[in-house]
Amino acid sequence: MTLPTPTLATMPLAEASYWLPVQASEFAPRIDWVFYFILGISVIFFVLITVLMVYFAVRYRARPEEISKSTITHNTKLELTWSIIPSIIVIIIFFYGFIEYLDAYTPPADAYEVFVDVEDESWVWTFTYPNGVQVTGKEGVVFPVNENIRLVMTSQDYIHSFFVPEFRVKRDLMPGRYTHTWFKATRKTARAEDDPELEEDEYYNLFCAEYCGRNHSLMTGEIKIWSRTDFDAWMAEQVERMEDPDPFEAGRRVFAQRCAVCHSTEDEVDTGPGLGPLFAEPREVIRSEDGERLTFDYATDPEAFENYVREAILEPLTYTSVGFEGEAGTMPSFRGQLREQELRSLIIYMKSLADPEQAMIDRLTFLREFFPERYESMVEELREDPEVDVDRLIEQLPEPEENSN
Ligand code: HEC
Ligand SMILES: [Cu+2]
Repeated sequence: MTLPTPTLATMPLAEASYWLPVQASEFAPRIDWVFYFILGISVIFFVLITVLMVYFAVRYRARPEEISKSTITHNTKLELTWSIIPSIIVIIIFFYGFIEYLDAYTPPADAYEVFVDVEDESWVWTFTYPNGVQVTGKEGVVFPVNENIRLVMTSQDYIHSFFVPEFRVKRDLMPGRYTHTWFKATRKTARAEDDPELEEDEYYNLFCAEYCGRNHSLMTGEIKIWSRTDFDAWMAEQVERMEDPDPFEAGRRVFAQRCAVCHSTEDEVDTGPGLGPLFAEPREVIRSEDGERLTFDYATDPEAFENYVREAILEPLTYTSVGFEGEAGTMPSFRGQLREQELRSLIIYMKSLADPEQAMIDRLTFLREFFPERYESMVEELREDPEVDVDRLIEQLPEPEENSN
């Protein structure tokens, strides 16, 4: 049900107003109208009551020459007026608020459904699309403009609250049950790809509006609203990323997208150290906690080394590479930005940089076992590369394991 709302209130605000941010969803103007309506009534009564109070205090102040008379005990007309008028106003406020509330919490049947979850103690928003694609809030979540989006939300640990001010949407996530909310975004956010002036995509902020513990303030996300075409292209990319079963390829792609701006895959120093020989030689680092110098060596303690690399990616401030003391803090934390699987792929890929030949052997072994067709096409491809002696590589592959079950 839609109630008539004054035209002024339904006019989209071009930009953010003094009180509220940009209206970026279909019901934002209506929610704002309720807000301004209640604000207006409050202001009128505040002024009326204050002015009358001051006026009466002055007008009827006690004067020495006057003797006080008995107070008036009853005035039916006046009492009815001050009961009925406010009641009507309160009923109108309730009515508008209730109708808008129902609208905001009743998703349309044709909505595109996305699942929102916060994993145990992760303080990371995870969005799962109907096709299984998963994206975290920090990576940037994309929705198509002018389409109904319904969110089915739950949490594994505490109560959180999904809050996008521009959409005027706020709804709690609770462990052990699903809550729903929906929106229809009406304003696109600009893409860096389309606009050379932008360094990164524009987005609406996603906040957690429920104090939920240690990392509550870090629980943010980026909501991007794109045209259907751009959304589809983005989704196709995500599907490809999800379906790529080859960890070398997946790792190479993540590296190119997220790390290559600062790290070379060889031994050259860029903003950060060259990561080509990362696994091939001992790494000297300074532990920030106590300034101690430590050396990690994959050859002698692979487990400690892998954990060091993991830490270097997720919490770059924990260690600083010797020679890069001035650059501590330059590398952003990738916590919540990379999924476990991507992190794994990255490590497998970076390992392969240290010994490309061994990496090729590992990769062929992997493909031969799990993706025979891809193995064949890879061998074909390599045959065309004059620098690779494929037969010698194939000779070095381990004997295929007998599948006994
Ligand atoms: C904005 C630039 C930047 C980006 C992006 C970046 N790094 Fe770094 N990285 C650095 C700098 C600077 C250092 C050296 C200072 C330090 O150790 O904190 C470093 C250090 C490292 C180290 C420790 C190297 C050593 O010598 O032991 C690893 C491992 C690493 N980065 C991996 C990555 C990976 C993987 C990614 C992508 C997911 C990445 N970095 C993205 C700048 C960056
Ligand atoms: Cu939270």
